[in-house]
Amino acid sequence: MSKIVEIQNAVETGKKKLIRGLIEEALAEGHPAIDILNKGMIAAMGIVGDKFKSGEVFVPEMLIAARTMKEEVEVLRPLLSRGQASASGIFIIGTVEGDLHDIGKNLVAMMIESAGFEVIDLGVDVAPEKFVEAIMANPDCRLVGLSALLTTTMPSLHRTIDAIREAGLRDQVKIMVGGAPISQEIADEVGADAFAADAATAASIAKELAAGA
Ligand code: B1M
Repeated sequence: MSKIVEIQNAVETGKKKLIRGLIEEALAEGHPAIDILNKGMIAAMGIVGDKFKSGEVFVPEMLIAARTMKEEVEVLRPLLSRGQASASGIFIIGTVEGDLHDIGKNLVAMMIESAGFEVIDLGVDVAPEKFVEAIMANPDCRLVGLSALLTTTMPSLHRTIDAIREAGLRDQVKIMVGGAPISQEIADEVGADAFAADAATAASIAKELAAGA
């Protein structure tokens, strides 16, 4: 069994004690950190999601896998985010109201930070007015990121963008949206400026938006 598959299994089943060693062995074998993340850890979350959907596992198992991934991704952090200490600007990010999923949002924050942005992470279940307050408190902020993982929380994207518009701040910031159920079509529908399908793309789009801001 390849080390990547072993990492995938260990995340899926929450084997925290094993995983650190497996990551180190995979790195020593020459697997790039980004492959360990995408093909090992993120793929494991996809498998857990499919099993949840088919009724093979339940919320506690999803939670165990999520906690394992959250903790162990820290081992890869220094290898993934080589901070450039440049000043690309402020990026405010959060998971929208009603949604508690934060693994993807945290990865996006990490990659954006490594692209030279100062990241202000508002956390999960962030109400529209909290985004508005954060933008007002940071008048130099030009970029805002909204993450949503549930089809039921997609309307929160709309509400958040509306609240930013109603506060008179829409022209000040570019808004990027993302998360598993989001597509370019939905981004257009909710009035976002950009959509990114993954964390690496989010970082490069953030740089493009900042350059055009
Ligand atoms: Co939940 N959950 N969950 N869950 N969960 C999903 C999303 C689900 C698809 C599982 C399934 O049924 N197959 C399903 C949603 C179905 C739907 O809406 N159509 C679901 C459900 C139903 C639920 C509950 C309702 C379950 C329940 O209680 N009955 C509940 C809702 C709670 C709530 O939010 N109010 C719930 C709860 C949970 C846990 C708390 C147990 C846990 C989250 C823990 C945590 O995040 N701290 C959890 C988990 C772990 C998942 C799955 C298994 C994995 C999510 C994940 O972390 N993926 C998920 C199944 C799946 O996604 N296949 C599932 C890995 C992560 C790296 O990917 O988040 O997609 P992702 O992020 C990517 C991209 O999307 C993108 O970049 C990231 C990195 O590449 N991206 C952005 C994300 N945000 C971005 C922002 C950007 C740009 C790109 O710009 C700003």
